[in-house]
Amino acid sequence: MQRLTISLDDDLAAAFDELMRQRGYANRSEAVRDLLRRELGERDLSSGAATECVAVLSYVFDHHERQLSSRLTDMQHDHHDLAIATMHAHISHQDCVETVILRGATQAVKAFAEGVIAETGVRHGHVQLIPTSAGPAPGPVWRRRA
Ligand code: NI
Repeated sequence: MQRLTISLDDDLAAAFDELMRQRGYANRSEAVRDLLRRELGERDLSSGAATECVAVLSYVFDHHERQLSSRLTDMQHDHHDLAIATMHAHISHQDCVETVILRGATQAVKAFAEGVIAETGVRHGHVQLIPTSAGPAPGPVWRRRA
């Protein structure tokens, strides 16, 4: 463990404390650690250094829309190596929300998620990629226990 001392302008320090308060951080160290991990993870994902990842894909769809439900299920079966778990909830008479946990090569995970999000009838699609390879010491976020 290393201890870092940093200097911030008063305005930036106040904005940081406000951000911490809004997000419920108990202390500055944990807030800085999370900001750094996020930045490093995004760098590794965008540079291609993170070749492996896990991801959380979520979306809403109308289960009355012709063939959409079975098309989405087919996509997951076709990529059963990537789609390791799916949760489905019926949120209204016609709408469903699904969350799919993906794991695998970053490019393949990204392509799969983007394909699902682009399906006609899929709304509010979002994917969060979490690198599990590359990058310096902070370690994969998914190995941490709260
Ligand atoms: Ni449903």
